[in-house]
Amino acid sequence: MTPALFNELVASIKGRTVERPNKADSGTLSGHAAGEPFEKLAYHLLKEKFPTKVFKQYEYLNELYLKNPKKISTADRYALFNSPVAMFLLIRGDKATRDWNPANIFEEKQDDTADILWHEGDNFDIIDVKTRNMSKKGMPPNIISAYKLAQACALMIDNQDFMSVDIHYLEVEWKEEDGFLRCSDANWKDLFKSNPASLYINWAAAMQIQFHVSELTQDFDGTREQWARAYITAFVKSAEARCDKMYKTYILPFKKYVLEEENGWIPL
Ligand SMILES: [Ca+2]
Repeated sequence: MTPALFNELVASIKGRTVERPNKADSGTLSGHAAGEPFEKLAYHLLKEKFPTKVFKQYEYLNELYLKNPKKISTADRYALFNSPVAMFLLIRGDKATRDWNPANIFEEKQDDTADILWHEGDNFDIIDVKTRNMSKKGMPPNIISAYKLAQACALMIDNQDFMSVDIHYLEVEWKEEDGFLRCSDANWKDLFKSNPASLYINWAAAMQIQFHVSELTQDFDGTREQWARAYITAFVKSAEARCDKMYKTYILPFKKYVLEEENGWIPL
C-alpha cells in the first residue's frame, strides 16, 4: 500500500468512534480485545474501497485454495505462492493446509501474521493493527516474533526475494468517552524503514519484538537486502547476549554441583 493510502486511512480513522465492547454490563475494557472494533473499522474502510486487493489473511488463503481446486497436496498449495517469503509468512501449518477443503475452510487465528492483507500484483502488504488505550500507561505490545522475522530475512537473501512482502503497522490510539471509544490519534509505520539495530527483542516474552508504533524510527534508507542483513546481524548479536546472560545466571552458579555429581561427592 502506498504512503498516500496509509495517510488517507489514518486521516479517516482519527476522531472516529466505535461502540464500547461490554457496553451492556459496563464490564472492564481489558487487553487488546478492547480496541478490536478499531481493527475491524480499518479493515472495513479498506475493503469497501479496494474489495479486490484487501483481505483478512485467512480470507486470502480460502480464496486462493477455492480458486485452485485441483491443488490438493500441501506442496501444491504452497506452490501457489510465487514468493518463498510470502509463503513462509502467510501459510498455515502443514496439517491445517492438508486438512483444508471447501467444507473445512480457515477461520481467523490469533497468531496470523497479518490483520489486513493487501495483495496487488506480486506484492503482499502485511498490515498489523495495534490499538492502544491512552488512559493506561501500557507496555509496548508484541509486534512479531524476532525469530520468524530472522527466518523471513534469510529467505529473502537465499531466494533474492526482497520486494514481495512489505510489513506495515497501524496504531490506533483511543480513549473511552461515555459508552464509546474515540480514536484520539492514529499512526502508521513501515517496518523496513526502521533501524534494525534499534529493535528491542524481549526474549522472555516468546522472543517478541516490542515497540509502540508511534515511537518506531523511520530513518533507514538502505535497500531491502541491506535491511535484511542488518536485521539478521542485530538478531544474532541479541541472541548471543541472551546466551551469555543465560550462562552467567543459570549455569555458572550451579556448575560446581553438576561437577560434584559427576565426580562423586561425600555427605558432610
Ligand atoms: Ca493486531
